[in-house]
Amino acid sequence: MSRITLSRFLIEQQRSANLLPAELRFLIETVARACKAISHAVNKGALAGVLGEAGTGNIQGEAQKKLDVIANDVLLEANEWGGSLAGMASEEMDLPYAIPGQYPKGAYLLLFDPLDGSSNIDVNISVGTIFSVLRCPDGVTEPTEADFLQPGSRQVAAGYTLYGPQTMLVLTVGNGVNGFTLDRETGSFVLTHPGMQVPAETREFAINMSNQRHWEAPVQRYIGELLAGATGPRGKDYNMRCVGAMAAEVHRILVRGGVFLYPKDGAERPGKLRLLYEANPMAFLVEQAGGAATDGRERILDIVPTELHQRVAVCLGAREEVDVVTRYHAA
Ligand code: AHM
Ligand code: MG
Repeated sequence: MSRITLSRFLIEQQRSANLLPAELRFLIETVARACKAISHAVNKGALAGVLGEAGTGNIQGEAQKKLDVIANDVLLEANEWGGSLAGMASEEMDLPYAIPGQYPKGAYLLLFDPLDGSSNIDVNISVGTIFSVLRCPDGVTEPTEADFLQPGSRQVAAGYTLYGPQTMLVLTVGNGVNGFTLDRETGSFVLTHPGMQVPAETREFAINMSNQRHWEAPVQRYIGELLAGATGPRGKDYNMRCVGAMAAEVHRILVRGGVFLYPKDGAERPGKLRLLYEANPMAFLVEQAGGAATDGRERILDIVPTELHQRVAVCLGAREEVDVVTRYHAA
């Protein structure tokens, strides 16, 4: 059987499901092409002098790595001229990026975390790119921050590219979740993981345990019960895995199940992850694969953003586990 490349998959989606306007298909292909370039830079590492700090900081006060800056530039340059976007927003930029005046504008907004898990770069552990696509509000050609503040339920596409032992692009256009592996010999993303599903049950969780003292009571209770194992209230032993890159945590969950939490750091401080660049696209993917995603209290995709760089608590993955966490918050 001939291989289904990302291009062919998108064209077939466009024909059959009528989900994919040509402009959106072009946009997704452009993001995929940018991710190939990022993948090459990540792979070369020290050979290309791309490891280490950039010497700059982002809006969140986080030190930027060289590859954070490179990945951001690659995504901007690839996407600014094609005519499908009205604007872009990035975790690494204070303000939305306006499409330069010499290029035509399109109907969509692209939001991204150019290099997720950047503390993994210098130690040769997986990192990723996460992206989300919204429709630009009707009649708006010069989008401002307010135009990006749409709930995640309005996303028309979302995905991530994981730069791990293989480079994989995992995508939803609201019609299930499909995974594509980069074939370096042909330069194509090839459909290798059709119809990815999150099993309802699991015995595996991911959380940064070093923050335990900051967690609120419902999360303390939930993780305590998992750690209690087979003789505890959950009646089974749980394994723990934590990579430190959300793209890798979500990928593991889409492939073999599990639950991932990045809870609030105490009652006053939101979680670390960003709603628009990380939580929303991942929640869309996980729901499309049959899983669930909440901030402990409400469905992530229902949250109406108030700020571009808003942070949010995240609990996503196996429906059964997310339901327990959400129930404990309501108790
Ligand atoms: P980044 O986008 O700046 O790399 O930060 C997000 C990452 C997530 O991928 C990951 O889940 C989390 O930060 C890990 O943070 P911590 O080291 O606090 O556990
Ligand atoms: Mg990130």
